[in-house]
Amino acid sequence: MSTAVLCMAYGGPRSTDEVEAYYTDIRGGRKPSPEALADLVARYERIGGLSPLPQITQRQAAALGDELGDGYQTYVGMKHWHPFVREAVEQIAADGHDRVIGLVLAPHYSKMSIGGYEQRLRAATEAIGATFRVDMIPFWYDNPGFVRFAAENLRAALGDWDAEDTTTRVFFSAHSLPERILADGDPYQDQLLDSSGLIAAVAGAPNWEFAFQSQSHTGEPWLGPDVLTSLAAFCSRGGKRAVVAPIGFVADHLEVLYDIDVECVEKAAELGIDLRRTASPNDDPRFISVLAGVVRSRSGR
Ligand code: FEC
Repeated sequence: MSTAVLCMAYGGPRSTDEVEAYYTDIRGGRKPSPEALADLVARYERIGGLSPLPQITQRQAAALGDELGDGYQTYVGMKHWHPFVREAVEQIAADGHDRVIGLVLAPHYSKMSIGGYEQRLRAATEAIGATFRVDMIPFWYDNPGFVRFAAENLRAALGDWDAEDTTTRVFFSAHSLPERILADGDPYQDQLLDSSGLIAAVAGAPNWEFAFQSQSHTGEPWLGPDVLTSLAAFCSRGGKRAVVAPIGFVADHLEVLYDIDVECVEKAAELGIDLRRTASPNDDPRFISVLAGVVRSRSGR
């Protein structure tokens, strides 16, 4: 029996020419305004031209394949750009696998995040009449190996700072989503709070809070508080040192390299507080081994 592991991530443009079409895909087929497009291009320029996300996803999938070894083959399928999830599904079918494990490279479930990847995977499978079995991993934030890994990362970022000192605080963060998800009973916010508590407990970091980041301006309310507002409130209470731990992301990309490393860093400088960020897991061998454990527990071998 041969198992395909489909590693799914957001995707990103491979050249500046592709930014508009990529942004249109994110917006469900509606073209962005020239101002919104220029703003996105400027953010990419600020982080060095383009996002490293597509290459990092490829490296994560390749390393996971090596770690899993015989009987597994890894593939990459992206939500918003090539190789799209459907392109990966076609390749998996052509390669003759009889089972697909769907792994989203984001630890927490929302209908709008992991649910969206699953929907793409199942729709593509149905569209080509593939007969392989699909086993989706619905979330994996509570995998004990991941909690330990994220806690180690947090300890490393805290470094010489005393985590017990109330003027030092950890801000766990994740991508915001429209508030309306709560009305549907979406578990996203609860999972993020649970995840933060688990990691903080293992890291021995009692002073923490959770904040959202990366809201889009879509004309409807998004989940808050925003991390920039939370940093300002901490400063006004006498806070001096902050660690941002973006636990909803597992790679360096725009939402980390711009929203934290530019926006939060500028905000911290304005507020006069010291700010550090936890390192992104990327293809750190300890993280790849966590992912292998997540896949093996779903695959049953
Ligand atoms: O580095 C890169 O090029 C890609 C960075 C990137 C990641 C990412 C992750 C998530 N998003 C999620 C939801 C939404 C919703 C909208 C939305 C909009 C954008 C825009 C850009 C973008 N997202 Fe994203 N997201 C990334 C990039 N995202 C660019 C559009 C411009 C902007 O607002 O900045 C709103 C769509 C709409 O307008 O209708 C909703 C979620 C995640 C985390 C899970 C995952 O990684 O898949 C949820 C990385």
